[in-house]
Amino acid sequence: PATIYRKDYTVPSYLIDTVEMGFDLDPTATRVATRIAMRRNPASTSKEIVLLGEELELVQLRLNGKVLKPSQYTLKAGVLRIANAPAKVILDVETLLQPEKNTSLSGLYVSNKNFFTQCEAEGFRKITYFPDRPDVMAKYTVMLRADKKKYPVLLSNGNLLEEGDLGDGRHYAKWEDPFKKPSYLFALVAGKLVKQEQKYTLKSGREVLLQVWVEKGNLDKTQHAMDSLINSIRWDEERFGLELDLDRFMIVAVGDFNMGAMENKGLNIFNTKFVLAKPDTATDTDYAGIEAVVGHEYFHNWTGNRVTCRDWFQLSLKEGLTVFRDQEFSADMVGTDSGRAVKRIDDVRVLRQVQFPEDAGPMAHSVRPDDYVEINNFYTVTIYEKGAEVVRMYQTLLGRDGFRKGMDLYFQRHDEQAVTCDDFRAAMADANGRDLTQFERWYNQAGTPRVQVKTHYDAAKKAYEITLSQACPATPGQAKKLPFHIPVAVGLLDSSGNDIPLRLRGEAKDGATTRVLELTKAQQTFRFVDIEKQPVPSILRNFSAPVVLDIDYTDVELAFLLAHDSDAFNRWEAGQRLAARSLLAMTAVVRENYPANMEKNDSSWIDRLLSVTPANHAALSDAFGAALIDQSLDAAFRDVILSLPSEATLAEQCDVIDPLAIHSARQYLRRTLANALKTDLLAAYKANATPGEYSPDAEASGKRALKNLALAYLMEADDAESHKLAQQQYDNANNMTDRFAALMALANSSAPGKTAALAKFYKDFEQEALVIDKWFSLQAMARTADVAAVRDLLNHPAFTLKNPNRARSLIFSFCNGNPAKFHAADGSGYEFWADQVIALNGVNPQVAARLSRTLDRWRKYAPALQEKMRTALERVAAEKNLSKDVLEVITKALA
Ligand code: BAL
Ligand code: ZN
Repeated sequence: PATIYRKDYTVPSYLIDTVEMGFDLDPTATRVATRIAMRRNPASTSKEIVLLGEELELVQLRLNGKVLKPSQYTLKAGVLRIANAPAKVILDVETLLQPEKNTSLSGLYVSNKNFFTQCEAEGFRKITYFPDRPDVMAKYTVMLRADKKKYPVLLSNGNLLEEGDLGDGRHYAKWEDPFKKPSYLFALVAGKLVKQEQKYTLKSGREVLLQVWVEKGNLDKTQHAMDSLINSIRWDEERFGLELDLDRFMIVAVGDFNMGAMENKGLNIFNTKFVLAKPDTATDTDYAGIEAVVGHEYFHNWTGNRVTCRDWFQLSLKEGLTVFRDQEFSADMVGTDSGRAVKRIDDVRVLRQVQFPEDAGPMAHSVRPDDYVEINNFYTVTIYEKGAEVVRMYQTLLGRDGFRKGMDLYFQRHDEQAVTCDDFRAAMADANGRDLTQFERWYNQAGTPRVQVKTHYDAAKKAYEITLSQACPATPGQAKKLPFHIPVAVGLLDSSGNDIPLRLRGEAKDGATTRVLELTKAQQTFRFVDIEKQPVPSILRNFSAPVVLDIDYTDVELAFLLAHDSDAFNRWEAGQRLAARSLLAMTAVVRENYPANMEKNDSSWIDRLLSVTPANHAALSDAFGAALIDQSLDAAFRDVILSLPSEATLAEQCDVIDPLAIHSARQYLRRTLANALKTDLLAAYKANATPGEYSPDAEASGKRALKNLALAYLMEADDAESHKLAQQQYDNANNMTDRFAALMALANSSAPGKTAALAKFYKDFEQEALVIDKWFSLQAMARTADVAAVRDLLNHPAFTLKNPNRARSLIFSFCNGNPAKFHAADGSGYEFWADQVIALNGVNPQVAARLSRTLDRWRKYAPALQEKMRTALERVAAEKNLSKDVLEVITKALA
């Protein structure tokens, strides 16, 4: 397949004023008549109309009323060209589709007998031949016609103009979107759906209609989505002065969906996972996810829809910015400083666990990539999460007010335009009178920079020097990197743990205790004056840049920072560093002592080995113990402090990844901590019960998080006492958070009630697809799981590859979420992976390509595993009929 390059961008040859579409909806044969009013683009010299189409039957093409014969255009590899076209054209395109057969869930498809569309990135071309590119924006009018009984609800973007009967058991609805939009924001929904709706008055006094559409039977799970939508509308008005521009805003939930949700103009289509919630089916994490995704899609209405991307290389222009906005929204919804810090920690965890590995692997790409084969493969954590970090750095450099000024200028300049990341950067720079030229490197260069810290205290001069140096590893296609513009927020603690007011040499005193240093060269020294005694540095506060920080701390300094740092993020970070130190040392011991003939998957020797290896876990256990009982800290914050770095995060810190060694070391430390802190864990378990009616608010969910963390630690004893605790919690839970935590604790143990609890859970929630997803996922990730057990579950009647949520719940959970078992020494996990990639490739290329990313980092693993991974990758590569989605990933992995 062809590679598309950013440097090859050319403006569209024709612009479109209006698009009128008529749909005669039928699952086996849907007719689409599209009338496109086009005119030559004055910025282009071309007279050729270029239309894109995929998996379509072209019924007829008319240009200014005359039918075009096949000799009057060319159609090759999905590109239809009409040469020498007139300056003004009315083009009529008639196409025929088979939505029922569309299992890719891109374009028009059927889910549970209803019709849905997904057009981003390139799904519109599966509906009609069209200049399907984001820089072609037009106004749409859409007529939907369908059987009234089967499809009583007919929705599209914008406002409902009229609806009525057609007399033959069919009916129609006509919609008009008053705003110009690119084709990727087109949407329609038709089927049997019910709604929760409410009127809402904007700050300006204008009244809007808000609707959440779901299948019958799910109406009792829509309130949280509605509340989240209202909070989002209010937040965008207050924080960014951005008002909802439509009179009607609709959210529709669908069970079969590739992504989390989609920001189609005025008609957001959501994966049910990010809409449906009630206390007995959704966890605190689900509630938080719904708030974040509803916010995200709503915020796209301005950052994405009103101002969109010129081309798909600029995807992070809207995604990085909108993730940043949803992160800030979620943080503001919690409100407290500590709550904001927990949200920041959660976001950074994702970055480190998923984005850092991507940035160091064969699919590494910059925030604005230079090329791609399949754009769907570039909806990545780099574009989204690292992109959000890049946007956050503007705010760190310019301040909140400066950032707001930049946003205001961005909208002032570019409303209803399709623009680039450079345009955004220029708005930030111009609004603040700043030179942000070097900042472009965050968009151009892939890889995670490493920042090294050296410090020196000059007692005689009472000066403290911080020397920062930066380097960035090579990534595919980018051997050498230039220095980034990195904001490094620092603070200095005195011996009592208080912040010292900071003043750089030559500066006036302003009393500030956190100072953003701007690292722009390969190495720079910053000299603070009036420092009475040797301080303890707190560097990269609030994770002010997406980098790896290399700094030498003693255990004592880390424990000190964990106890005192006023920056909550770095307080947490100190504990993580302390824990990682123990964990990586143990991992190395295990790796150095592998027995020559290791029994397949028998890891009992590891515990014997670690139990006789001298180690000092006391510093960690004391520091964690102190945090656990510190009543001045919120429960949510204590929960994140007491959580050990994940296996994926640790893997990134190893030169050679050995999943079993990492897992065993982590488990060993968990047991050690559980044992040392048993009394306090039990006390925390009891003190953080949340009796009474369930509420997903930050305080209550924080308490549940800490309580369930305590339960999981206590369960490490795997004794009758802990089994009883988990069983009681399972039996008495009045919400899914507690019930699921108890089930997970049981599933990871040898508790006698475990099988019965799993069976009961299934029976109780058989009708709740999202809960059954959890049931599959939990078993796939259980410590007791193995390849055979997961293969058995593939045959469970409730399993299907066709539903992405279900496929992810079992297959992805095992391959990505259970490293110790997936990386079984015999390679059986990799065989399973290859089987599933191949099977999914035939059903849904996008989902298949996501799964194919699992073996990306194969070259970083222990040699014996590498060989088996390569075999599996080569088996997939040799498969005929691979989609370009999967082919791109596998080819890059093997390159
Ligand atoms: N635009 C694709 C889904 C999302 O990021 O909101
Ligand atoms: Zn988005």
